[in-house]
Amino acid sequence: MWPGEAHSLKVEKILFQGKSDYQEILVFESTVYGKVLVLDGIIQLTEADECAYQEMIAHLPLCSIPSPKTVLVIGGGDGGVLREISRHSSVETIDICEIDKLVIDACKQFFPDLSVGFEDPRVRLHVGDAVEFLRNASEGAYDAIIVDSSDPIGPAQELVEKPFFETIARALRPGGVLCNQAESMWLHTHLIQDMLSICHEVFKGSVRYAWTSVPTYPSGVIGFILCSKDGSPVDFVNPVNPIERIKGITLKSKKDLHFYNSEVHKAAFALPSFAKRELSTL
Ligand code: AAT
Repeated sequence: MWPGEAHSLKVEKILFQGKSDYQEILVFESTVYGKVLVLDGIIQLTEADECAYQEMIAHLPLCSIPSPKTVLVIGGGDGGVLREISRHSSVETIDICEIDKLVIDACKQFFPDLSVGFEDPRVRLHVGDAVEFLRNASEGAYDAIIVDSSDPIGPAQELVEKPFFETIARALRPGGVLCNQAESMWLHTHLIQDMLSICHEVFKGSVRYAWTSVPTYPSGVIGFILCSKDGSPVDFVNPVNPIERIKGITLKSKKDLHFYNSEVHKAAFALPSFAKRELSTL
């Protein structure tokens, strides 16, 4: 996905290498970013900067609606997004659909600060393909759906296609919101444009692009598409459910927020001029 460029991290020690039915999994200790999870050669997270991604992908949607109760996570087998959702005391159930049990097992062994998210009693784990899971989900079941999926090659290919977004829209209640991993504005403008135009067609409510800085992702940034269902516009920029007012449930070994706050939330929607022009379906 990134011809002509490479980003290197020094490997101190390889901790785990395995092959599942879906992908190759590697965990290594790096020199400066702590432990690193790699799937099919692509960095999924490092201990040093995972906070910027997990906190943003969880709190951008959950702080944009009052009292979210039912949440679905797609992908996210490391547990980091669950850890962040668990800060929200209004939430009653957290379904997670991850395709690869080996990712979950490896993260439980090597990334306890992320997999702690699975210890929340509100979590219900479904190991399987998200496409299938959403096809069978009840209509209007969720207040928020968070798609924390890998890049659209391999098992996540179908997760950027229109039929998948249609099943998401069906599974959201009126007023519910989607937050979808949406790649780098420096590298994947066309993919983002395609995803935005599908989202406009399917959701017909509010559709916005936000971004954050993650040093170990290609180009150092990653974005998110936020959507609400038709007839239920959501002001994504100004959080109605600010994190500073939430009294969270304390999970064992859960740390304070490291990246996200309401000011960062608002700033995430400010786009550089080139991105404003190119993502013109906004
Ligand atoms: N929390 C940050 C890490 C990820 S992991 C993405 C997860 O999505 C992986 O565990 C992968 O197994 C899972 N996944 C991929 N396809 C599917 C599918 N069809 N159904 C369910 N789960 C799936 C994301 C990092 C983003 C990196 C961007 N470059």
